[in-house]
Amino acid sequence: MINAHVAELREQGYAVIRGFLSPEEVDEVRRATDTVYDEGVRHHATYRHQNLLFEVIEDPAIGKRVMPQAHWFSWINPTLERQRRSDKMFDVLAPLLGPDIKQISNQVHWKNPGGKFTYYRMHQDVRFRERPEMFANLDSHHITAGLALNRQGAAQGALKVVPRTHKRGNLGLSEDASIMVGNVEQGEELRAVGIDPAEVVQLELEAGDLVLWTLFTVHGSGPNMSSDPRILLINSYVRAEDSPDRGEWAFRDGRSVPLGDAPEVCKYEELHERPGPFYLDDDWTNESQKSGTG
Ligand SMILES: O=C(O)CCC(=O)C(=O)O
Ligand SMILES: [Fe+2]
Repeated sequence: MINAHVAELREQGYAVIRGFLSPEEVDEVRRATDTVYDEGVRHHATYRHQNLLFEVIEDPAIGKRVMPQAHWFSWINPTLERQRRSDKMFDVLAPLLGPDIKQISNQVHWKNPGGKFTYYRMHQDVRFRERPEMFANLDSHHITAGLALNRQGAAQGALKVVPRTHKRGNLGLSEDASIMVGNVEQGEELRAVGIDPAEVVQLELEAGDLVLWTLFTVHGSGPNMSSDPRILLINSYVRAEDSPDRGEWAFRDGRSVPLGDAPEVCKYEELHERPGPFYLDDDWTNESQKSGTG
């Protein structure tokens, strides 16, 4: 029972662990992400300092400044820094990745009610490993864990997955499109790679549920059409031996490892050349360009 997610992930390419966090634990994490949101959205535009990123845009549909994503807030928030390397997380990851685990992404995705840019095209996260040659075993020892911080289903734009696509290699979905755009019909694009749109599974998650997926699992999410926010905390992990030069330690020899004095390159390849802090004033909402996750 305890390791049912291992078989499920291997067979289906995704797994949902219900009640991963208790309601009290969810509250604590949710309050921490609220703090990050409040701090991030005070910036007038997208802000980067080393791996910390606040993506700040003006959402034309709701007429206000919003923050659809923040990255590596563990550098500024102790609760979230502990959460990324919690004992519970280790228990989930160790049967999949072993005792030595690094972390590549640390993100929250917020979908504001009525927001225009709350749609993630169907894709495989392997496209966001900008330098795939830095990693080994991309198809096996890389896991992303998404923690629902509020109840989220179809109306809120919760995650959608296509079972068993993790065994199909790189399908090139959404490769030359932007990932995050207004609502787009992708039926044709899916059919072209042999996916029947009817195979898409809409996940329904309660606060505290954890969903796992791989770098090759086809997934995406629809717009938030509800009056609630939709909040997903995403951490991605890799077996340490498969990532000698990328990522922050999360667990070493089974022990939880806090962030060190200096950041490691995770997904921001210019970390050392351009650590910041700086603002990115070129607003991708103009071209619907969007850098992704996983
Ligand atoms: O927030 C979402 O719904 C999309 C998440 C996603 O695709 C990812 O984190 O890889
Ligand atoms: Fe993704």
